[in-house]
Amino acid sequence: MYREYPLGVGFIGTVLKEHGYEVAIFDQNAEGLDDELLWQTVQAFAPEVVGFSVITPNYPVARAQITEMKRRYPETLVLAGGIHVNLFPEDLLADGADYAVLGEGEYSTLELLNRLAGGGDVEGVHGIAMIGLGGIRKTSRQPAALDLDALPFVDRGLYDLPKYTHHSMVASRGCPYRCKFCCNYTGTVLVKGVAVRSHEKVIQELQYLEQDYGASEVFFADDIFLLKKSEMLAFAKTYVESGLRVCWIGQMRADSIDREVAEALAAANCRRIYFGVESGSDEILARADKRMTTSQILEGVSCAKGAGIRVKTGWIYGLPGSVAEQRKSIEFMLRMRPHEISIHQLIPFPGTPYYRSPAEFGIRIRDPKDFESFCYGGLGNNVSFDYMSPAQLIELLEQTAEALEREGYVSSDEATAADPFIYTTPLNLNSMTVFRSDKRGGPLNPAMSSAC
Ligand code: B12
Ligand code: SF4
Repeated sequence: MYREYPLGVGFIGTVLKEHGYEVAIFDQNAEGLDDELLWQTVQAFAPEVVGFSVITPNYPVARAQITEMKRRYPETLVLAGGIHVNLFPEDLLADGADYAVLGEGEYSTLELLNRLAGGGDVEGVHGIAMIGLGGIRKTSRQPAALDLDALPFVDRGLYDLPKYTHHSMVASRGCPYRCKFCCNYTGTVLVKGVAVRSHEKVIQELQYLEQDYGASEVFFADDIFLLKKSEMLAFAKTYVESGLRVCWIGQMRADSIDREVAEALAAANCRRIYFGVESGSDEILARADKRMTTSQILEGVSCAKGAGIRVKTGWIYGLPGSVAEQRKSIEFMLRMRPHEISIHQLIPFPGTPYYRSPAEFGIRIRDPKDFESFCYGGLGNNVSFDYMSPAQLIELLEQTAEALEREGYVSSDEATAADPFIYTTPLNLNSMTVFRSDKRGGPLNPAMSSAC
């Protein structure tokens, strides 16, 4: 139901455009699965440089496209960036990328292109990896996070806006927590720390979106919107004084909200909040290092709901813990009754302790480089859990769906944004299917298809 434009490539495109480069963005999440449109776009635009933005779930697609790009256009320079590239730069270089860009890409990319255009040495460019005579060579990373206030606003003219459900922006980059299931931006893209923008700049960008683009809704793609209670209160005050009308959506931790904050955010036109709840078991939450208890979560959610804010919640089935503990999520959902429930199955993504040392958590990964199995949510073949079989997971998902439907929740297969109570699980058609192999004509993961 929601579709957002990709901000990372937007930032890079904006900086390049400001420095005289001609830029186009192709977003396959919005354009659909048919690669033909990609090749037509490349043919028509005839770029000298192509950059791929890669996170683990889209790596199998990116890998194939990079190889094909080099086959069709051997002279075109290929760059790769994004969180997956920071974890496995050597793989992207082996796939055919000329340079892997590490860290925040705005100025590394600009500097790299300027130097290449001028025939200069790329050694002094921060955060790039390339194949040299003796194997992979990396230059030194940017020493600190970028000053986000000094960056230009993303040029929304780079996107095909009608393809997206709302606008998006960031107020911060990074996160100080260390939940074990999360591939944290801090430590992968950012070497360390969290970068936060000033309220004034955030308000100015909202004004720009409202006035220049007629935005009525903006999604903040931050890991945690503004991080602290004091920051949120100050932002809400500035927002109210600004006379803005645009509504917005934020992703937050439930323990960062109390009644005062929730009411201030509601007065500042916060329409929806996404909370990562993950589980209804305190034991599972503690083991995952979530640093929040179920009672804190319940309190935060009820403050947001009480202030009239629509609440979307994310849950993970399959975090380390017994099936009996996992089942506690059903009762917790019904008690909490958030407007939207989005259930995912645990995927031990690279960049997390579950990927680095799975055995410690009862997780088995047969081939850590079989990323297809990480992307399409199949369990049992490559990734399995000692504490929960695929059949048990599916049974739990079905029991959850039944319980939620009994209580008036509508499945995402049928729901519209107007439905008050919506849920989705990995068994729903619209969940994680963007790049599913069944849609590409190949077989579904057998572990899922035989059991479904
Ligand atoms: C917003 C968001 C979404 C939105 C995406 C909207 C969109 N179209 O972009 C939605 C909700 C749809 C989404 C979905 C999913 N997401 Co998501 N998402 C995020 C989030 C919170 C912010 C992304 C963002 O805008 N960052 C800000 C920009 C500025 O940073 P950036 O994209 O990294 O770009 C910078 C650099 O990486 C680099 N760079 C990036 N691309 C390129 C390309 C080139 C050529 C160069 C040179 C440089 C470069 O330069 C950029 C500017 O500095 C991130 C966490 C995070 N903090 O990044 C998770 C995150 C990317 N998501 C993640 C996951 C797992 C998913 C899902 C699989 C969830 C699920 N189970 O369904 C799906 C997959 C969707 C798909 N099919 O691709 C993981 C990925 C983990 C991994 N190892 O790859 C992350 C990291 C969350 C986490 N901490 O675990 N997501
Ligand atoms: S799940 Fe959220 S709070 Fe936890 S480390 Fe990731 S971004 Fe931070």
